[in-house]
Amino acid sequence: MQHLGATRSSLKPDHLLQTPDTFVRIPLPGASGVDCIVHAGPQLGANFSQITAEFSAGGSLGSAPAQRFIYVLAGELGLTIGEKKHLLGPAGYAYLPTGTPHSVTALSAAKAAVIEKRYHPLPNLPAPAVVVGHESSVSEVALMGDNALQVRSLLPDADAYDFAVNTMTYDPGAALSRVEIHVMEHGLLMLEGGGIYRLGDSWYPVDAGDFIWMAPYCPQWFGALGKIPAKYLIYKDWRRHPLGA
Ligand code: UGY
Ligand code: MN
Repeated sequence: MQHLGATRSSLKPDHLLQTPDTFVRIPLPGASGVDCIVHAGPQLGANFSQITAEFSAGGSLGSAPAQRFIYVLAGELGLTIGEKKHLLGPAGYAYLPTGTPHSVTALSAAKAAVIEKRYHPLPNLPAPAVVVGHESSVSEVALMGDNALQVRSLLPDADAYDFAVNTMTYDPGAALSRVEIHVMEHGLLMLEGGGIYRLGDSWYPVDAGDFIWMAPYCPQWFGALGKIPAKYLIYKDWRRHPLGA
């Protein structure tokens, strides 16, 4: 018996806090040598899917059912797009538009966040392009002028992209300057450090390794606690009119 049934995990209609003690690993079609933790999907009420893929050396992902974003958490992945080969190490990432022929194979035991979303096309827009990058080459922007809270936008800020994935790094003691309530939903993976997350009318202690889903309009606020910066990877749907235009 473990912890007598206690966990920090919590599921409410407008949010999920999923802590590592509650992760269940499942196989997904097409993937081999990969354990998948499915954090979010339509079953939860989310309009995207977010998975942590845990690769054995040589393990590979199956084809993507939609546009795909990969952020490497540990180890090394070989990404082949057509004839081009890329090596993605920790904090390396890639965005693959719908239908991009590619393969992802682990060169060592590895772990990656995989975010997939059906693309929302708009008339007269160029299709989004493949992006391969490393977080360290993306410049930091202070959120609303607060130097203690730095944001890196991993995808181009252009209408062709219908979602954003950012990292947010909080110095110890830094916090969002207000409670946010907004139309976008979020998938959030705590990468480093921890603090207190307000979700709806609840306040939760959160730590590296935790996942959070926030529904549209879920009230949200975070304050970083501890002696090291708190950092998370955060997805949001982006740049689309609520009526779908
Ligand atoms: O981009 C965002 O909406 C971000 N500031 N939200 C969050 O950190 N919960
Ligand atoms: Mn937000």
